[in-house]
Amino acid sequence: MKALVIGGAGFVGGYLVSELNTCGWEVHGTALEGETLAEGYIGHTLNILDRDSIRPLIDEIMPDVIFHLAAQSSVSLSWKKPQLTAEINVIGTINLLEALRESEKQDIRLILIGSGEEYGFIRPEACPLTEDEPLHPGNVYAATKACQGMLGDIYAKAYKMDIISVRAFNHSGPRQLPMFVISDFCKQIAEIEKGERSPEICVGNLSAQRDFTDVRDIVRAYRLLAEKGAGGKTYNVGRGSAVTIQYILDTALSLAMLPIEVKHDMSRMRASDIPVIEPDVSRIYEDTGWKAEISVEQTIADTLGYWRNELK
Ligand code: A2R
Repeated sequence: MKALVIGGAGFVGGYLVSELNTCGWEVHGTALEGETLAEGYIGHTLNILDRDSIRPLIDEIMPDVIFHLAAQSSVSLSWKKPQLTAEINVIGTINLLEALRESEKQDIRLILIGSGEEYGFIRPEACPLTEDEPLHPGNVYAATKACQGMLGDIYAKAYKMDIISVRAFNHSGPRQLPMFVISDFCKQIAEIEKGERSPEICVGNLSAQRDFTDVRDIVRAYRLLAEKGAGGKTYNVGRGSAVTIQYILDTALSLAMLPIEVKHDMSRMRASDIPVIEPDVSRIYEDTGWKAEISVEQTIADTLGYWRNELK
């Protein structure tokens, strides 16, 4: 099988290439000018806003599957730069869909990577959330990802294209940027252990419950969806079992090499934090046999190990 990973230089792209290589795939990846792709990719430069350059690349590579990871993926940046977020996540996706529609190879499967954020302001009793739950996005990023999924549906129906949309819930692991909670806590602990900061960890809302999956499980789900998923469908990808942020904190602190105090930082509290977000993941299990295998505790231990090594 031959894959083209658009946006391959990001956090998930670095893991997806290993997963696909291990399973014998030929993997092409695109990066923006100046970005570096992980080992294992056959590299190409592409900005999805340059719409005329997408189709020639697809026609040159003739992939069996395209994984669309390219995005402005930060919720907080989406508030500060809504136009840029919409341009990359919505117009960029349209550029890709149009290029694919016109490409010479007509049987390419497209995997659009969306987000659990699309469900937005949910009622706690709606959990676990099935893919049929109405979407009420609560931020600009989430709205653009919901739009991406809708565009995928429209193109799949109107042009009989083979498109799968994914709603991926929180994922984490080594190398993730520290704006995400597991990576943030682990980085702070590693800095404290190294004596770079006082023994106090800054935290936000600890009572929220979120569904965490290891990025290595997530990319295995993406591969299995490419191989066995049903075209035209949307799939939740997550563990299906939420834990509190307090539990993440306690687990991370239990691995620390010295006692650390917890300091509540108001700037880390979100005004409209939703109490519980947990997906129903039976659809992906039924269609592909996938379920998360790596424990949250393992993800935290590996991420802490990564930061200890980075700060050496
Ligand atoms: O923003 P940068 O410089 O980190 O580059 C990102 C890249 N990207 C683009 N690629 C092509 N054309 C563009 N106009 C463009 N703008 C940004 O897409 C980055 O290298 C990649 C996305 O990777 P991350 O931001 O690290 O996201 P991650 O965690 O790998 O998530 C993959 C997908 C995204 O669609 C998320 O929204 C979703 O999973 O959760």
